[in-house]
Amino acid sequence: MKSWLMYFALLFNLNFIEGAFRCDYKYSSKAQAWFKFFSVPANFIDARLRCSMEGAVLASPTTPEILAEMRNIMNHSYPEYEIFTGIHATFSQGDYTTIEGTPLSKIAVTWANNELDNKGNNEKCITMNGNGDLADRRCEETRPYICYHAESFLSEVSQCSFDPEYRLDKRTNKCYKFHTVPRNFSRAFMACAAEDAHLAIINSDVEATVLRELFAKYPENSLQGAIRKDLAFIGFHDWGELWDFRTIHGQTLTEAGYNKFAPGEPSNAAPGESCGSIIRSGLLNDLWCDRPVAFICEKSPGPFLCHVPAVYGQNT
Ligand SMILES: *[C@@H]1O[C@H](CO)[C@@H](O)[C@H](O)[C@H]1NC(C)=O
Ligand SMILES: *[C@@H]1O[C@H](CO)[C@@H](O)[C@H](O)[C@H]1NC(C)=O
Ligand SMILES: [Ca+2]
Ligand SMILES: [Ca+2]
Ligand SMILES: [Ca+2]
Repeated sequence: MKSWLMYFALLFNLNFIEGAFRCDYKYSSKAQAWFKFFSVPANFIDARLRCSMEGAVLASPTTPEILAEMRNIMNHSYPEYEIFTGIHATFSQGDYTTIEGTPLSKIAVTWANNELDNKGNNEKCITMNGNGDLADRRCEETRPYICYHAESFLSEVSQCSFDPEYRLDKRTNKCYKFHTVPRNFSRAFMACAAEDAHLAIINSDVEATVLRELFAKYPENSLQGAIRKDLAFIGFHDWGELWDFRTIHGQTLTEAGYNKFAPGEPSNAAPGESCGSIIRSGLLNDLWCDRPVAFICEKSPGPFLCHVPAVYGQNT
């Protein structure tokens, strides 16, 4: 199957890449998958979202090989912690599945003492300790976690990212992605970070034009939801000091190279606008941080793919 796919990939000159993923993930040949440990504890919702935004899933010990690798990671990092797995029953009481949908009943597991007990009728998320024993815990607790990506083909890789939506613009030699799923500023920042990018920072009039043209590709009727469709979050903020707008990398807008607000902006409209946005015209506006809108991420082009270390081609 794989060679058949590769044949067609070559035939049609598609960029199918086998056995490669992001370089911040580590490959396990036994589990045939990529793993990344997150030591900063997060609740289940944030852990799931972070893995998903990284093109991975919150790891569950679905096979002995994956279980062994997860324990291995924990032993090297935080053996005393219980981490979140992707096994949860947040949709329906008692119906535990992995993120990918494998029912708990189809996974060979061992339970910690007196688990699974659904204490207080409030434990819908499954954790794992260093011995590989599972327990049900409150999803709102914060815990370390592991993201997982099964070995697979990546298709249509761009010069910028394994995410083909990142496109290089030669005028600035930067890559951009317009996110149509509206998020608040904090979540927008997170989405860009998960893509090894950052909320776009305008460093010149040319870059403002690049973003204005990118925005124009997403007319108002292409954006979903009851949101402002005339603007999108980008990477500046008042950092808690009203009116003192700086990029998310700390420069004043003038230092960064572009400081053109729309007429009447910044307005700091009640109850206070601390977050930066770009209007379709290419001019700047301050905006409420907590109201979701579209947003634009930016990153530098360059190497971003890591390949499976000498697994294929061994002994050949
Ligand atoms: C993790 O550490 C424990 C205790 O040191 C050890 O018994 C266990 O075999 C280790 N597991 C792995 C997968 O390395
Ligand atoms: C951003 O959105 C997330 C998810 O809806 C929410 O949990 C968080 O509190 C919001 N943050 C702010 C600052 O509004
Ligand atoms: Ca429990
Ligand atoms: Ca820039
Ligand atoms: Ca404003």
